[in-house]
Amino acid sequence: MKINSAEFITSIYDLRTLPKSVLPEFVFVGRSNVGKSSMVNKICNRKSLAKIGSVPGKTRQLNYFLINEEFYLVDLPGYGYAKVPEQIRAGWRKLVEEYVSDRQNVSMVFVLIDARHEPTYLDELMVTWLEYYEIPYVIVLTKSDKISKNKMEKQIYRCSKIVNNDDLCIDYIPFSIITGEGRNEILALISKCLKNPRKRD
Ligand SMILES: Nc1nc2c(ncn2[C@@H]2O[C@H](COP(=O)(O)OP(=O)(O)OP(=O)(O)O)[C@@H](O)[C@H]2O)c(=O)[nH]1
Ligand SMILES: [Mg+2]
Repeated sequence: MKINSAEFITSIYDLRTLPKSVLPEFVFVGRSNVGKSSMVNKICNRKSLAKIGSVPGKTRQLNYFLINEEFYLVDLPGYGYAKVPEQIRAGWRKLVEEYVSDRQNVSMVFVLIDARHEPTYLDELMVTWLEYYEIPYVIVLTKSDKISKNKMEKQIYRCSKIVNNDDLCIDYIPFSIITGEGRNEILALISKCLKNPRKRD
């Protein structure tokens, strides 16, 4: 798939203001600083479509990007960032939870896990949730430029331990904004998904 156009549409703080649209949505979740916004940019081949944080916790809302006027990429706030007050974190958690469980447009979720770190309890919780709501997801091992192939194999194995439903976990994809590894695979998955839209009841 070729990216012909990519534009920022809106930031959502309140789910009542979600776009009234039926276009499929591909969603990026993962702990703060894992590389969600960077991945959105890399996929679109744009440097600063989504804002990258030098400070973790940069993304505090749902950011919508319209691609090829055909589908959305949705960049979510990161979880698990300790320096943000609990009250605010609880607010983000609620936003993300309700979005993932209620939004009919969600086609697929990319669960980003840093290739260098063990999946956390919150990653596991996210996967459990996606399985509960029967939403297909892909585990993306980010910052793959920072580890060897051998270590990546081990990391994929570790990540497979948090998966309970192999039918919903579509793939494990190493990804790097530096080398471009994984970009084509992600685009191919999106393309395939657009051809066979998911029906939700
Ligand atoms: N080496 C390397 N660094 C990366 C890669 N992806 C992201 N980074 C760096 O990781 C940091 C965090 O990236 P972001 O894209 O802002 O992470 P995020 O998940 O959107 O973070 P929040 O918005 O806080 O939830 C930035 O300094 C990026 O440059 C990668 O593939 N390789
Ligand atoms: Mg971000």
